[in-house]
Amino acid sequence: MFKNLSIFAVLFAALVVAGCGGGGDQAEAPAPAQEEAAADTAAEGIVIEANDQLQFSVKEFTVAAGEEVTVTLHNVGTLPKETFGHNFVILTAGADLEAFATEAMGNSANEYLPTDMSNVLAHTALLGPDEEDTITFMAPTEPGEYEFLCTFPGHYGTMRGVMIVE
Ligand SMILES: [Cu+2]
Repeated sequence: MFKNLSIFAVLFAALVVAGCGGGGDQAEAPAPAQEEAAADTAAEGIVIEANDQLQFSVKEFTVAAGEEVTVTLHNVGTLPKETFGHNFVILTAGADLEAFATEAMGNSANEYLPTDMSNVLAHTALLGPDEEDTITFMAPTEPGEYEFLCTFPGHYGTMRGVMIVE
């Protein structure tokens, strides 16, 4: 009688363990939803915020050579466009950023873009508080570093960064 009880206990324990194992497999189900979220993020492109503290929220980003690039600049500052506007201007390889900025800041009539645009790969409009602009352009086919800046007078010292093409 005592011996039979022991066998029953062992069988019962085995059943409980098997039951728990089966339940554990179901926890891995939601994986496909995560892949979808990653694809959506890539489709939105690069989002950069510009603020009253003379900062871009993104100072470096990487794209593939020859691919279509989408950049959205959002001015999250509160200061007026006339005295504290922001833009995003990306330059061609090897362009002299300081010389470009010096020439651009003198051209207020053209939203601080120079007359000679040969060194400009792409640019947004000059933005006031809570304005945003989205631009789409083709990344150069030549791998390297391409500098970007805000050309509003006095901003390029801190409002600058690099797009890496690889
Ligand atoms: Cu600026």
